[in-house]
Amino acid sequence: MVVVTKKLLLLLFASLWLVHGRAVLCAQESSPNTSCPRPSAGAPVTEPADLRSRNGVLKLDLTARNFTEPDGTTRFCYFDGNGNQSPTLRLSPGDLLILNLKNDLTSSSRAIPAASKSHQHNVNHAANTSDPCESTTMSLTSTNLHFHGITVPAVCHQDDVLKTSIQPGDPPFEYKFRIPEDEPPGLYWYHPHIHGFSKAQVVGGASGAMIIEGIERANKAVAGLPERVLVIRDQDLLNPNSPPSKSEPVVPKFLVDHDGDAANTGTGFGKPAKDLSINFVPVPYPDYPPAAIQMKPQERQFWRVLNASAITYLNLAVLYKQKPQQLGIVALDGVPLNANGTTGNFISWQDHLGVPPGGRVEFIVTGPAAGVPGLLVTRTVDTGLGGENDPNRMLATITASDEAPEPRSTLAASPVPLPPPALPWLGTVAPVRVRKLYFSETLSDPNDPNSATTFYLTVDGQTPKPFDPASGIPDIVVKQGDVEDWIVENRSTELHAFHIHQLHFMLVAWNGVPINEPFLRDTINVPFHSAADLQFPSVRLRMDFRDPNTIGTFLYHCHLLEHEDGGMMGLIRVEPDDTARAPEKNTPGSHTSNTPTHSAASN
Ligand SMILES: [Cu+2]
Repeated sequence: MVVVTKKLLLLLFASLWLVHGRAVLCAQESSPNTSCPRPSAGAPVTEPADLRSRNGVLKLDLTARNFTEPDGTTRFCYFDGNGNQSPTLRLSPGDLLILNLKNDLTSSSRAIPAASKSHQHNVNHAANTSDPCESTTMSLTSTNLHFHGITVPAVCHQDDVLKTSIQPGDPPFEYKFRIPEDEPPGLYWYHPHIHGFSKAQVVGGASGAMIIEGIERANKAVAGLPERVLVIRDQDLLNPNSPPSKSEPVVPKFLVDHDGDAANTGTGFGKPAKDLSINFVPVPYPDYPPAAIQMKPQERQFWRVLNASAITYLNLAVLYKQKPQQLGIVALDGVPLNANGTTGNFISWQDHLGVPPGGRVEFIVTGPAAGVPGLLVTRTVDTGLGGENDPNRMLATITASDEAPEPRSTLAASPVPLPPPALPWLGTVAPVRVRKLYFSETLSDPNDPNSATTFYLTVDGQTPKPFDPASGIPDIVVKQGDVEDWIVENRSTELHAFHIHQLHFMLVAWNGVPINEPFLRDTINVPFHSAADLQFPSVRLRMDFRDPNTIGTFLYHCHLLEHEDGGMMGLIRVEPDDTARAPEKNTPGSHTSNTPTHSAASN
């Protein structure tokens, strides 16, 4: 597949100076109190502010705000107490996080999406005084936080998103939990998880990175490297009515898929479903003026990339003089590749990195030599006949310069190695049972591909139904301590990204072919179904319920948020090993413990 045409490259390099000129003029936008200021297209990629734990504690205030822009789009943003937007939270294993979340969201002029109306419950005057831990109010102005990938319990004030909902006017809501001592070091993230409204808030920019420190202790290949955090988000198109750039090949007529996004053209070009931004620097369709990254010539850096997109798949590549470079993957989804304890300082060298929405990839990259033009791009991803258009596009230029500022953080040069894992490697544990689940979609009018779609994630044998937040009845019940294999099929014609809260899993087989990846993930692409397939595409995942922090009731879902919001989600209850034990009461203050109470997480 052609990555970026030569003509497109030349065109974009030529326009770069103009874009930079504009970026300088627009560098100062309005204050945090009246907007979510964001950089202009073509601006330098600056890192989010770092908030680091001190003496084992990271305490911060975070305020969720939204503002409607003159073009009608609504930005959602997180501000810390110093006015930093979407700060990176940095903690070490064993550290305590105390995060006070204030909801300052306002009802904008924007209508609530029709598909989400069923989730809106009547808000009466008592709503503001009701317990945010047992809320029935889920609306566009409700919010909460999910700490994606972290193995903390799904209980209120920690990582419950099922019943936790904070309303505007509520006092700051305290999230308080300790990072487990054995949490793998790597890149995690936080984002809102209000059922029916996740996409609107995340597309608006509500997301931030979270780093569990010490990855150089897991893999000494990265010791001493400068690290750079890159958060790639998607957002509504800035120029939705523009024709594609003239430098692109002509593609079939622009179509809209049943989610209302630009449909997959299957060509690698054409109008994308969403624009992308990199650390909030937008890279808008149709010309994709790239953001700007500077590195010292041939400097080795450790890049920590989060795909915080609501629906956009990434397929990242770094090109020097248009030639793809080798990128050394050290960790995926927050877990070092060598976490199996047997592969030493393992690095997987690749020239392109697929990252589904919600996924993370952390890799070593060597900067270009002086004078060599570099580009960070995302190649096209074929999302299937029913999927969105994720075309080839640039994200950032990479320019070698002796004056390039160093990234803010550098990993320790002489780290103390992490202790070996306490539990046997997941790949050596036999599953106690196998379950089958499947993604599927139905159209309200089977003869109209643009009619409303219902999204399902169903346990095989059960009746497909969209997720019902009021039900509380688990679709799957598991015993803590068990390891299971889940075969997740895709019976629809578009990609889905399977994600489960509280734990990581291992890919055992791909379309029935054994793979046995010797590393973990928490979000995985499930290939789409085509008419020519003899069987539905599938992944077989080894699911790890051994950690006591998985006890509780939580969610698994597609991480394309319009699918999740539309019902492609299921509920799992992980029961304590000792099922005879009486449920404990969730006494006030017990949320500071990392041992969840059974009653708090079940209904
Ligand atoms: Cu999906």
